[in-house]
Parts: sequence; structure tokens; C-alpha cells
Amino acid sequence: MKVLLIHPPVRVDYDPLDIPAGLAILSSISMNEGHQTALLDLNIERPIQSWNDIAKQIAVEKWDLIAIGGLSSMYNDIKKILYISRKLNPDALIVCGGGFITYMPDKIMKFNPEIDIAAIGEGEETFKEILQNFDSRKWSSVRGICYRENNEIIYTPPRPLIPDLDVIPYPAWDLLDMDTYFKYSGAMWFDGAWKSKHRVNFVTERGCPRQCTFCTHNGMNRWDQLAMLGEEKVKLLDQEAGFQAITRFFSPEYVVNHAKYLLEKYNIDYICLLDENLTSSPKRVHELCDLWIKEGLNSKIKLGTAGDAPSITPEIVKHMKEAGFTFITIGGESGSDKVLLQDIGKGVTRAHNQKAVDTLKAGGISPVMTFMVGNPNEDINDVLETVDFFIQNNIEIDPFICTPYPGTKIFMDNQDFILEQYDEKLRLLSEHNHHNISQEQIQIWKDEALETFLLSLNNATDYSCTVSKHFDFSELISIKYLMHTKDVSKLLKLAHMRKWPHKLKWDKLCPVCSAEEQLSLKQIQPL
Ligand code: B12
Ligand code: SF4
Repeated sequence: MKVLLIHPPVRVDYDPLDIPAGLAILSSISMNEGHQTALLDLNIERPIQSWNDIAKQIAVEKWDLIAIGGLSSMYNDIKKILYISRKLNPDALIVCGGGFITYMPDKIMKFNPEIDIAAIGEGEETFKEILQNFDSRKWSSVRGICYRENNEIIYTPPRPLIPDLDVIPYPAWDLLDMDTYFKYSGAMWFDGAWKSKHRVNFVTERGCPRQCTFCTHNGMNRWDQLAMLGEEKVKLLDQEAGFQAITRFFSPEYVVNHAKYLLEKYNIDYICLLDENLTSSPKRVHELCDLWIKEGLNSKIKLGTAGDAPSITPEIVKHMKEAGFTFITIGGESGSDKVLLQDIGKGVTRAHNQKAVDTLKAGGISPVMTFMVGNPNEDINDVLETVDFFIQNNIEIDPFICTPYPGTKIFMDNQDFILEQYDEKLRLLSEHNHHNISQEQIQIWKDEALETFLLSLNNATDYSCTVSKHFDFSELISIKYLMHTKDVSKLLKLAHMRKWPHKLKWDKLCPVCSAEEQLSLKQIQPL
């Protein structure tokens, strides 16, 4: 049969840096099953093609099965792709998977009647079985999906995580336009990577041991399984297939063989290991580095990856440096211990972050840090602590605004608050008692607000909503800007304008306090 996989555009305000690894693996599976397979990568061009051109490309064949996957932030474009795909292929089976649908498959199917099947979480086994059951349409035997039957959306029993990742085929590299990706090799502006001519990115780990409240793992680790299914069901999966692991890794042998294959095929000079948290398992890092060096790859391919602060030790850094790592990204998130401990839930403190930066610098690997603003309990003093961290370390950072992506703890904990930001009626209803409005009507408004929220995630290039208890959305946008420019003075002025008390320790940097002092007008008692 004819199978088309479609990768939506992503982060369109920047060059395309990453191949669509998930869909490329599913393409390999489709080919291994003997199907004529095409992968339409809508992210490869800048600017993105017009919808007219995209429709023309989809129209080159009549497809039997169309598979679409992506992150929550791609929902806006996925909706358009679904519309075009269905118009052009009224009889095709349309299957969706990935982060955008994993955490609320029934709602997304309700919003998009074009979708026949939603695959929840890890896709390899599920997709293979969907292909195998295409003729019989016996969906009830395919675990880990939602499908339609008699106008109802049916959930099948959950699917255990794949215990041994080494059974997964390589992505279908031949279906990807690697020459175009290589043109953007140097567009990754991290130490070492920007010099590369033939960079590839791939993932050698699924899941992460930490439990940050703003993060999810596309349904692919124990924390996600627990949040989606509850403890009882996860225990049953454990009994059936072994412990549903928090983190799973491809073996060092698999990773090294994959790298050698790409070296031979494309003469690659850089690999960005897009693991969620590679350093969190020091034993595995040492094993990987040992084999990498033993096979002589350290002189041929440089590496970059992501890690977490507590696991950055001088020993790890030394070994990673020897293996050829040039940068490690670390989610610093905040300079305030209050936010790190109360809101983020990573189990990391400012001291951990500082030690990691110092250790990486001393060991000759470049630290790349990301930060956020707008966590629920973060106030202006916490914001100032983060800017202080930027200043102390002389780093340039444009913080992300904390966004409650579906599936995350901050999304679950703040659902009503999020929806109220998209429908004033819901906000007013939360403040007043309106007994004359039915629960059914409220549910309709909530569903509409949910979809508006999903659409507003708009490629993560637009700002959407907030979970902050202290700042409204427009305030957060100015705070983000002032953090980026490290403008402590304007942040403190804003604090006075908004009557946000700031701590005594910032007085000497505060233009308002200083003026009040000079004019003997100081009234507000500092915290
Ligand atoms: C590379 C990457 C990116 C790339 C783009 C990826 C791409 N081309 O699609 C870039 C750098 C642009 C990016 C940006 C962001 N990302 Co990102 N990214 C990743 C990363 C590191 C690797 C993705 C990957 O290749 N995974 C490996 C493949 C095998 O997994 P997969 O894609 O999930 O596919 C599997 C399943 O999901 C499923 N599946 C997927 N599609 C389909 C389709 C069908 C039909 C089926 C059946 C199954 C299926 O089967 C696949 C195989 O098991 C992951 C973390 C990670 N290590 O996974 C985060 C991750 C996906 N990103 C995430 C986030 C939050 C973001 C940002 C929103 C961050 C931000 N605040 O800006 C932005 C959004 C960008 C935007 N503008 O929309 C989250 C997920 C969010 C979500 N639930 O959607 C992740 C999990 C990181 C995290 N731990 O929080 N990201
Ligand atoms: S350390 Fe990174 S990947 Fe792990 S849970 Fe936190 S944000 Fe997610």
C-alpha cells in the first residue's frame, strides 16, 4: 500500500536544525513491512512553502495511509495539514501520533474529525500493528490507540514501553533531504557545532529520571505512564513486560554502530545527541565514551548533548571531553532556590547550577544554559535572582516563558486557570455563581477554550498563556525582555510601579529607592 508520513514545520523563525527522527523511524518500519513509503518533510524549507504548494505535494499520489506526528506546539499547522490531507484523500486512513495527541487523544480526535486513529506515546510497535491490521481494520487488537467506531472514540488497552530499544531500526535516512539539512549544519550556534559541515542529530535515550513540572516525555517513560494511566495500570504493565522504566537507553554498541554507518554514508563530522538528559546516568556515559574512543570516533566526529547539573562532575567532563563533546546544554531554569525547589521539581539548586557551569568551564566543555520565567510562585525577587545569575556568570540568555504544555504537571494543576485565559465567560463563572448555566454548556465552552489554547501554542513562536500567580501575561513579556537585557534597574522600577515588594538586598540597585532615599521619602518597608 502507499504510505505517506508528514512532518509539520517547526520553529519556523529559525533554520531547520533537526531531522524528524520519530517519523523517519516509522518510515523505516513501513518500508520493512513492504509498503511504498514517502516522508514529506515540511520543515526543510525556509520560508515554509505555501499551503497551496503543500497541497500539490500531497496530491502527487492517492495515499492509503497518511501518518502525521508532531509536538503540541505544532497543532496549528497540523490542523491545516489534516484538512488538506482529508480533502485530497477522502478514503485514506489518517493516523496521528507524537506529543500533540498523546496526552488528550480523544479531545484532539473530537476537534479533528479527519483523524481515524490516535497513537498514544511510543510509536514503533503501534505503527507496525496498524499497518499489519490495515486490511482487516481490527483496531480493537492494537494496543495504545484511540479509534472511531459508531461515532464513538474507543481506547484500546495501554501498550508497555519497548524494553530493549536496540530492536528499533535506524531512521530512514535515505528518505530525508540530507544535503539541505547539511547546509544548516553550522546554524547550531553552540561551541563546536557551528563549525560543522555535516552535522546530524539523533536520540539515544528515552525519558529522563527527573520530574520537572513543565516537562513531558511524549508518553515514553514511567512518569508519563503514571500520569496518563495511574498506578494500577502501570503495575499491570510492569507484570506483563517488565518494569516500565523511567529512562531507557540504546546500548553504546547501537549508538557507535549508528555513528559509523553515518560516517560512512555522509562523512559526518558532528552529532548532537538529542537525549533528554544524557549525563544523568554516569555509568552509561562512561561506557559510551569508552567505546567511542576505542573505535577511534573521537578524532572524527565531535559531539554535543544535554545533561543535568548535579551529574556534571570533573570525571564525567574529562571523559566526555576526551570523547569529543564540545557542549552540554543544561536547563538552569531559575537563579532562585525558592522557584527551583517549590515550582520546578528538578531536585536542583542554584549551587548545583553554579557548580556545573564552573566544572564544565574548567574541563573545557562549553555550558549552554536555558532559563525560564513565569513559574507559578515566582515573584519579582526570584526574577532578580535569575538576572543576578546571568550577571555573575556573564551569560546572555533570553528566558522562555513557562508554558503549560499538555501532559505536564503545570498543565494538569492549572487547567481551569489556563482555560479562563481563553474565555472571559469561564473566568467570570469562576468568580460568580451562575446557577442558570448548565454543566453541558460550560463543558462546551471549556472544549472551545482548550482548542483555542492549543492553537495559540502556534509553533512556540507566539506567547500563549501563563500559570504565574504573580504576573499577568503582558507583564511577563516585559519581564522576559528586561531579563534578557539584564536591566535590573528597570525591573526594580517596574516592581515599584506595580507595587511588588522587593527585598532590601536590591535597594542599592533600585533607582526608585535611591531617589526616595535622597529625598528622604522612603516609605515602603523593604521585605
Ligand atoms: C529535536 C527536538 C526538538 C526540535 C524539533 C523536533 C522535530 N523535528 O520534530 C526543536 C529543537 C525544534 C524542538 C523544539 C521544541 N521542543 Co522539542 N524536542 C526535541 C527532542 C530533543 C527530540 C525529538 C525526537 O526526535 N525524539 C525521538 C523520536 C523517536 O521521538 P518522537 O519524535 O517523540 O516520536 C515517537 C513518538 O512520539 C511517536 N510518534 C511521533 N509521531 C508519530 C506519528 C505517528 C503516526 C505515530 C503512530 C507515532 C508517532 O512515535 C515515535 C517513535 O516512538 C525531544 C526530546 C527527546 N529526546 O525526545 C524534545 C521534545 C519533543 N520537545 C519538547 C518541547 C516542549 C519543545 C518546545 C515546545 C520547547 C520550547 N519551549 O520552545 C519547542 C517547540 C518548537 C516549536 N516551535 O514548535 C518536548 C515535548 C513537547 C510535547 N509534548 O509536544 C520534548 C519531549 C522535550 C521535553 N522533554 O520536554 N524540539
Ligand atoms: S531534566 Fe530536562 S528532560 Fe528531565 S524532566 Fe527536567 S526538563 Fe525534562
